[in-house]
Amino acid sequence: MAQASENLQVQTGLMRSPRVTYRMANPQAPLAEPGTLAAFGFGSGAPDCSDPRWLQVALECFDAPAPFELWQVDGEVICGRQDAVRWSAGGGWLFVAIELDERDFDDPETTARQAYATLRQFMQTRNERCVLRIWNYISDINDGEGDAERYRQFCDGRAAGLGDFFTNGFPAATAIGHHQRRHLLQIYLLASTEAGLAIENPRQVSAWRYPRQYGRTSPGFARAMLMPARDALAISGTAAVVGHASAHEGDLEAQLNETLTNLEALLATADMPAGFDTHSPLKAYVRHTVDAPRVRDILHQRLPGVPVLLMHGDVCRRELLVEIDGWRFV
Ligand code: 3EB
Repeated sequence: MAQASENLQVQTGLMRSPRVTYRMANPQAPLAEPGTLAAFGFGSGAPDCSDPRWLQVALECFDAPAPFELWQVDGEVICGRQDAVRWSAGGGWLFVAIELDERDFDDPETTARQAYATLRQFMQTRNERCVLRIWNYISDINDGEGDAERYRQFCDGRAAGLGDFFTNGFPAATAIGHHQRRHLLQIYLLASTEAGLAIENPRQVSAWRYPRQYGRTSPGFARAMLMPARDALAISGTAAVVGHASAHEGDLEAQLNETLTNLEALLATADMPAGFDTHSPLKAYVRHTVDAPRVRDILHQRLPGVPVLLMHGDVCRRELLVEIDGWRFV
């Protein structure tokens, strides 16, 4: 495994992807190791830490005790803060996070516009300009009707703040509703000096081509992103969407099965080995707390040995009960 990825590095001359793992115990020890780009705690019980590489993700984890997530790269890591932005960089990789309080702005759209404009400005100061993967966590994501829905306002603001930043292609992304700190918009990203390869799902209409019924502004994201060295696939939030329509309304198990079919389609399209393994950290975002045990059971059965964090999160379409994202490493 190590041998294979070293060979790959030599062949392509590109840096190895960050290792993404879930760990128990204390994030302090890994944060002290060289090469730690970022570490994430989940929910209100996550420890507080002033290190710019530490992010307390606003999603509660149904697993107790909740693990934390670690990103590790080859090379020395430096980090810093700049107003609402905190960042770290090393080995050609960049982690950036921004947290805004919606009460400082007029509405969710303005908040998202400000967040993305700030991220864009920050990226212009860096060599790691290729944004490969973005996570967005928004409170009360499905509140509001029609085009006034908070998620749709977020999509409008995101596009306005980005301007032409992603004209060469969208990164992979996740956008999920959190239930933790009411007015918090939390966004973090992984960027690199080298471009990745965006992957679309042949079973799904590309999100940026969604028809008008889903909002004024189509969500700008790719279904997955193959990392520069082709040694890992970053998978966007994936749900029971077929074509552009939500499938299996009201049927949790059928939605989960459709989601797994979509994940397999992405692996196949990216020429990745089929299936997930012990080195494929995934997250399942579950809308209703009562559904968590069933999601856990089904995923234990369907993805044996795969590390899946079960998170309490709302998918951006109300009828969707579950969504999965994560990583496939070769
Ligand atoms: C979907 O397939 C589900 O707005 O960035 C998934 C991943 C979804 C990312 C985003 C939205 C986003 O359309 C929703």
